[in-house]
Amino acid sequence: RLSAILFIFITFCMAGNTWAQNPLIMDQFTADPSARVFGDRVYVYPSHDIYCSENNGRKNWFCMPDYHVFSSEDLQEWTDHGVILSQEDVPWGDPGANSMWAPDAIERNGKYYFYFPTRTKGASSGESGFSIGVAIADNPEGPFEPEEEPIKGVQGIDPNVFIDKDGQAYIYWSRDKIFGAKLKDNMLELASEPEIFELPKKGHIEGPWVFERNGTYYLTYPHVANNIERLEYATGDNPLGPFEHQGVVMDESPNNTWTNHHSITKFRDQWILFYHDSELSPNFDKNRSIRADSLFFTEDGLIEKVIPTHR
Ligand code: FUB
Repeated sequence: RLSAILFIFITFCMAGNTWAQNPLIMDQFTADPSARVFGDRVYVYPSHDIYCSENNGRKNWFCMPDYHVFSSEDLQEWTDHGVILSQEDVPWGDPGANSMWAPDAIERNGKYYFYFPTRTKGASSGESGFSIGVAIADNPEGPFEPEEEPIKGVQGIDPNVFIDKDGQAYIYWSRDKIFGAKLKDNMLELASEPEIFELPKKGHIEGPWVFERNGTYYLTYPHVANNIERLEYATGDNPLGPFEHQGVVMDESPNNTWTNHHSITKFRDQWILFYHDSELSPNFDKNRSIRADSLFFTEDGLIEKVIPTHR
C-alpha cells in the first residue's frame, strides 16, 4: 500500500513539473536562460549576475560580466562548461560596463552562433546604447570567437534567433518594443528592414522568444503589466507576424522579481519553459537564478499557464 501511495505521489510530482530541480544552478547567480537542444543534451546559455560595487559598474543595478554555458542530459545534473565570453573580449564593447545581458545561441551548418547584447563603447545610457554581437564556435560549449563589429542596423537588447523549416533565419530583439527581421545565410547581417511588433498595446515588453509548433508561430515575451514582468504570448501564421495576443504563459514572480526572461524548447518530447526568479536572493532581485518547468498546450494549440515549482 505504501509503495502504491509513493508511486502515485511521484507520478503526480512528475506531471506537476518536477522534472527539473529548481533553481537549476546553485553555485552562482544566473538569469535570462536561452535553452537549445544540441544532440542528446540541453544547453542553457544564461547571463551571469554578480553584485556591483561603485567601482565595477552601477551599484544596485544589473551587473553581468560574462557568460557561462551549462548542459544536462536530464535537467537534474548540470555541467558548467565555464566562461564562454567576457565583456573584455568584445572588441566594440564598453570594457567596464558589466553589461553582458540576455543572450541566445543557435546552430547552423555545424557552426554555433552566440548572440549577445552589450553596451557599445562611448554609447549613451539606456537600451539604445546596446548593440548585438555574434560570437562563433565549432562546438556548443565554445570556444567562441566574437566578430569585430556588432550586427548593423540593430540597437537594443535580448536577441533571439529562429530558423524556420525552409531554412530562413530570423532575429528578434527588444528596445521597449519587440523588433524582428530576416537574417542573411551568414547569420551576421540583416536581410530585411526591421519590423516592430506592438503587442500588447500598453506597457514595456522585451525578451522575445519565437518558436513554431504545428504551423503556428508563437511570439512569447515578458510584459510589464502591473509593475513587474509576466510572460505572455501571441501567435501568427508567419515568423514576422502579424501576431495576435493570446494570453499569459506565467504570472508575475511570487518573490516580486522585477524581470522574468525565458525560452521555450522541446527536450525528450516534452515542451519546457526556462525562466528566472530571485528566490535565492530575496533582498536583491538583480541576482537571479534560472529555473525550468514543463509547458503544455491545449488541443487548440493555446499555451496552458505554467505554475512555477519550488524545491
Ligand atoms: O538581464 C538583464 C535584463 O533583464 C534582460 O536583458 C532583460 O530581459 C531582463 O531579464
